[in-house]
Amino acid sequence: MDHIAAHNQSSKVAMPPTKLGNTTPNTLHQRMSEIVPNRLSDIRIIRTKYGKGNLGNVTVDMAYGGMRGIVGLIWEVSLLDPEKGITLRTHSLPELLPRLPRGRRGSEPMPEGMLWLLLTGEVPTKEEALGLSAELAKRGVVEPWIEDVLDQCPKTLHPMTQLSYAVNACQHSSKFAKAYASGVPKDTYWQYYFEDCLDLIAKLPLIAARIYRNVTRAEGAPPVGRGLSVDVSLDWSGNFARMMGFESDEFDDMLRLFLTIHCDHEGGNVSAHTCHVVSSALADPYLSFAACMNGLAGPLHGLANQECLLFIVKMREELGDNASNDQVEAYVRAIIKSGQVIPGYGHAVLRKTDPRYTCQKEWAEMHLPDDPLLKLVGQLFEVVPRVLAEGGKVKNPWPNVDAASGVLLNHYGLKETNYYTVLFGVSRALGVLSGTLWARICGLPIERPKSLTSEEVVRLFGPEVSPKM
Ligand code: CMX
Repeated sequence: MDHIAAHNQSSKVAMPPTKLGNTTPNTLHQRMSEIVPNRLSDIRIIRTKYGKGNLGNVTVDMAYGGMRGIVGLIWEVSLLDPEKGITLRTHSLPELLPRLPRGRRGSEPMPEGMLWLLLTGEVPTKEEALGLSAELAKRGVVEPWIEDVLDQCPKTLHPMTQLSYAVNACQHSSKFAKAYASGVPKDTYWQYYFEDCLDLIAKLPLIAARIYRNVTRAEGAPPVGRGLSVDVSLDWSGNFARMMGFESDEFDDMLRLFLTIHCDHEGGNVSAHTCHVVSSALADPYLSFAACMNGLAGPLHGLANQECLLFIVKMREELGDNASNDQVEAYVRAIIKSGQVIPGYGHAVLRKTDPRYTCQKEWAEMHLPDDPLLKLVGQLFEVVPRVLAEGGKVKNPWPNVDAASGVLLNHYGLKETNYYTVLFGVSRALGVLSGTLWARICGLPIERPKSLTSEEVVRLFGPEVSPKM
């Protein structure tokens, strides 16, 4: 198979130089500037040698079936294995988490380390991650009129809609859009795109925290107004937690873990692919990421974390705290019979338990072993895969990333389920903006797959099997 050969051979092309005896920590931009030319040269070699390699056949069913199994994208920063789960720049999650640097406080990895890894392919030193943290804190300002716009949103406007709205508004300060309009050379696009990506990632905690404050404020209370700002002595996640109003070290650590592990899941999922396709028209990172958030807000994708906790809470209300597995099973069967999905279970690519579920479940077992909702998460794990596997219709009966996250958030007092996808979105910025930035670095063209009508399918494969059209 050509593509496997290409994969094996690609490990032999020159990779970015490793850092030797460097005492001054790199900034992310310095390191990117060193890596980019080498990587572009690698890609030129890969395309010259393997450009004609065949990545597989496309059937009519695949075209009707959500393009499952069609390989048609390059996404440099992560790869999903159906059995093993996500690898981020070739590192599996269980292997990577202990290696990512910790900050000045807390015991979980700083998401800044993950961002550095996704962009450069290298696990940063603690100093590099802290430097990036400080840089993000400096960039974490939002134009006051955007804060006012958010303050004017009705409390009832879904937090994901508010997020998308605010990110679109931030496009006002896009450096890439201005540079493009001024006619800068194509090979410098990525530099402006990089600036926008870092600015946007830096602004997200402030935007998202303001949304949280506004949707959770007491009835009749005024919106946040002025007064939320980033503390340069805190890390990205710590700032986010503090601005939302959470003060405990354990919450901070839980949030660091959440923001680190939700960052990316290769390029074909709805949120990443949306960001990729919108950006391929050279829409700037703000417009691309706002579109990405609209996709994440769908219940079959990111909104499933909201749906999942609602499902568990409702089940607890109906079954109480001492439900048997038989009762849980009857409840699950009734939900499926009514035509609804079991949120937090199933996946379009994964075929085993999601390692992101496992790591959150392990964290919960260590930190909140007596939480009654955690007990139900465990019971669902014992019941749901067996029930979903019956009949062979569901291709993956195992839990995904959303099956345990809500229980963690709820335990620490973040009980507003309609906010959960915003947290997912803030984390996803790290992955989708990294992947999309690399698409711009590589100069990938505007995306334009070919579509067909059903009449055209019949014309291609008929007429002996043609239905009446
Ligand atoms: N509960 C009940 N039925 C399910 C199911 C679940 N958790 N997962 C899949 N199915 C059903 C599908 O609805 C589909 O039924 P129909 O043929 O009647 O339409 C059938 O099984 C086959 O689906 P599939 O090929 O196994 O799964 P898809 O690739 O089409 O869909 C996903 C994947 C995630 C949308 C689906 O498993 C699902 O709806 N899960 C619940 C929602 C969820 O947890 N989403 C979050 C996923 C993670 C993420 O992207 O963020």
